[in-house]
Amino acid sequence: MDIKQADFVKSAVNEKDYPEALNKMEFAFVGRSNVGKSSLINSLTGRKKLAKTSKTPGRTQLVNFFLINNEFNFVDLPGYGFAKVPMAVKESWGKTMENYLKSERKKLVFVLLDIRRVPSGEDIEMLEWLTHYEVDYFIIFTKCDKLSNNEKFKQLKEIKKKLEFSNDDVLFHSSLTNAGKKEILDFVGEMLEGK
Ligand SMILES: Nc1nc2c(ncn2[C@@H]2O[C@H](COP(=O)(O)OP(=O)(O)OP(=O)(O)O)[C@@H](O)[C@H]2O)c(=O)[nH]1
Ligand SMILES: [Mg+2]
Repeated sequence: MDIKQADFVKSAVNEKDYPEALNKMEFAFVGRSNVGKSSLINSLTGRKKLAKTSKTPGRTQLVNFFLINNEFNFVDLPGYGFAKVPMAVKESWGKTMENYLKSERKKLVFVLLDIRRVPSGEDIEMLEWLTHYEVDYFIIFTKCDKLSNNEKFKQLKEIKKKLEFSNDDVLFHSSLTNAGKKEILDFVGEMLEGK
């Protein structure tokens, strides 16, 4: 599928402030701080500055809604696992993220994992949490430009010691080269068609 239109709608902390759902499907992006959630939204929409990105973890602190093709939403969420913030702030970002994930909106969650890292305890907890609450999710490995094919192959073996998956059931992406963008957009298209 092609993205022809992408507009920022609003930011919110609590569900009462989310935009009206109107039965729209939503694709939400979760993962560690700095894993590349906001960059992925920019890559998919072809808009470099739609979602705010930063070298410093903790850039996205609210739930940000983007309306795509006037048809569905992308939702950018705060990250988890960033050590250098006070506990109270961490809890508030966590709560903001959890509010969204627990909401009854018609959503599919993309869990982003940095291809260079073995998933952290928090990554595993996130996946278990989603399974427990029966939230549909799909894994996207980010920053694939940082590894050669050979390194990627080796790294996937390491990751599989922590996490069970088949390479055909996950997506790979680079916001630098846009590799994998088409596959993700086609996947989104299929989900919208209800396949
Ligand atoms: N090389 C490379 N760098 C990337 C890629 N994706 C993101 N980055 C860089 O990683 C940093 C973090 O990216 P963000 O998109 O802001 O990450 P985020 O997950 O939204 O982070 P928070 O909002 O803090 O949770 C930025 O410096 C990006 O330029 C990628 O695919 N390749
Ligand atoms: Mg972000």
